[in-house]
Amino acid sequence: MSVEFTRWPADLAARYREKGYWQDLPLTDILTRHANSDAVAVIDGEREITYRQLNRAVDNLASTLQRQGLKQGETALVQLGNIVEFYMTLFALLRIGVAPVNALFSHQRTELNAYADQIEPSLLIADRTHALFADDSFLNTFIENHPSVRVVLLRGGEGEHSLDAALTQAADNFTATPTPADEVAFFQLSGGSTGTPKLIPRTHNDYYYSIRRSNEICHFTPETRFLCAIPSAHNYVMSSPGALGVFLAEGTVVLAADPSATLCFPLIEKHQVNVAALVPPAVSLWLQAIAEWGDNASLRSLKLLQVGGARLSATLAARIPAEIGCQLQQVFGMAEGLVNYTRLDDSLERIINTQGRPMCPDDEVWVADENGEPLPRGEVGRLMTRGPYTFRGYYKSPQHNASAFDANGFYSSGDLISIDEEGYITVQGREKDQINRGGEKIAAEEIENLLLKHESVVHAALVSMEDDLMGEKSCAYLVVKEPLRAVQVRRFLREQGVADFKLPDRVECVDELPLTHVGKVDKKQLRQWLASRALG
Ligand code: J2J
Repeated sequence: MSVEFTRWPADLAARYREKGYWQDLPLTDILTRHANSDAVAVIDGEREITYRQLNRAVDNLASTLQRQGLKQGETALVQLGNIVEFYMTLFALLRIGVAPVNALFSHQRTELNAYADQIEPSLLIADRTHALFADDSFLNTFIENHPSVRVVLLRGGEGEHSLDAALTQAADNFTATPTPADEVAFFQLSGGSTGTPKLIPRTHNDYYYSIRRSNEICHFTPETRFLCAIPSAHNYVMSSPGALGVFLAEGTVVLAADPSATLCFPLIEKHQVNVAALVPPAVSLWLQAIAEWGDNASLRSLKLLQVGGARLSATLAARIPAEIGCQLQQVFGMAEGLVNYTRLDDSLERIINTQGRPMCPDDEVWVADENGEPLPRGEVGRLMTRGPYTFRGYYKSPQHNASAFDANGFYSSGDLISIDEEGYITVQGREKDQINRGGEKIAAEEIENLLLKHESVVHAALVSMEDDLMGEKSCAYLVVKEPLRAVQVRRFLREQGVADFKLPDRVECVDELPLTHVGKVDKKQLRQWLASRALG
């Protein structure tokens, strides 16, 4: 049994194997190759876990799950934060061929239900410290609504439901049963632009390649000490090169619950961190902290700062080498696949002003006009791509896939870019109906649908507004029967059970929404209203 997904056409698959991108190894190889190493793999608070210990915990959990009847081809919904158990669980599931969706810790009822509806998981792994799982009320409803769930493990849970016990119970007679390398290993989360959050099937072959190649570009080695302060489930810190890159290189991951300077600076100093991955707003906060504290001494060990997930302004970029005292690398990636990096030996000018170039020689990237025709080099248009680690279709979404891909299998990411003579990309804007709130993506339609459930709301449109710190924040334009205040709207959405970062930062009640000539809500006009108000 295996998870269904859209495969690469045979000629491309053959090419990717021939070129050595696909090596037909399971992702579990990243860990088992270091199973006897006493190097520290993860630092999580006071805990320092070696590769040997990590590997043992993974075997223990995999063995327990296997005994409970979980089999290759099944799926799991996992929600764990930035803790070592996240990686233990990931590898354990990969080892028995169960494909997880790793929900973000900020996700709530709506998101978890939406993912579970799509994958019909056999297994749920969650955390008692998450408000949703503090008691059993949501859990019971969730199980009732998702009869496919046979096994539940909770961090901080008790008895047969204890994840902690499953990680320490000695494995006996365990045989790994990962899915074949060209099948689905797990699902990534799409930033999305549609009503229901979409899932991205990732195979062992494609994901392993993206990690291996990222390590080459970013020079990850056993000496790498990487700060992971972005949600561990996010594709960026999983694979660009992220924690999995660190594990492949036999380096050390230092976990942080959030990217605040008060938390991260002492961790960097204490554990001599030399690489960190951030989103642009966190960079601003770090620079602010350095200015306030009067020096950057605690960051002395830091050699490389990766910044990605959202647009980094050239002004902010230029301050990184000057004020943090380390090298900057811009990362423009997506959970769907394609990742672009500025290279470590690029000129400072390039590193500051571009979002890098594709990591693989066989990444095919071009720029399309509104009709899907290629534009001349340098012009701004839609990013189109396919390659050895770019997916070929969202999970069970034929309708959406029909518009997200062209006839030749090129994925349209919804980004507006230009490509220069040397192949370097600059992100110029976005076409997809999404708000990028400091790297956290909000699908406008998802929130609009929830807003429309409010009895007073007749029409709703969520649009981005510029923000100095976050880059973008969200504003909900509402046509209402009764006046609504922002706090009421946010409370209503929170009651619907949606991640906090998706709550509108601002709410505007209007008599009507402007329409385009084809009768769709004119969001461009709304954004202009916002911009002119900000000025006034
Ligand atoms: C502008 N926009 C960017 C950048 C992503 C590495 C790094 C990031 C992600 C990620 C990732 C940007 N400048 N440097 O998966 O492996 C916006 C684009 C893109 C979308 C993807 C990785 N870096 N973006 O952010 O799936 O709009 O992945 O299409 O969350 O973020 O979002 P996501």
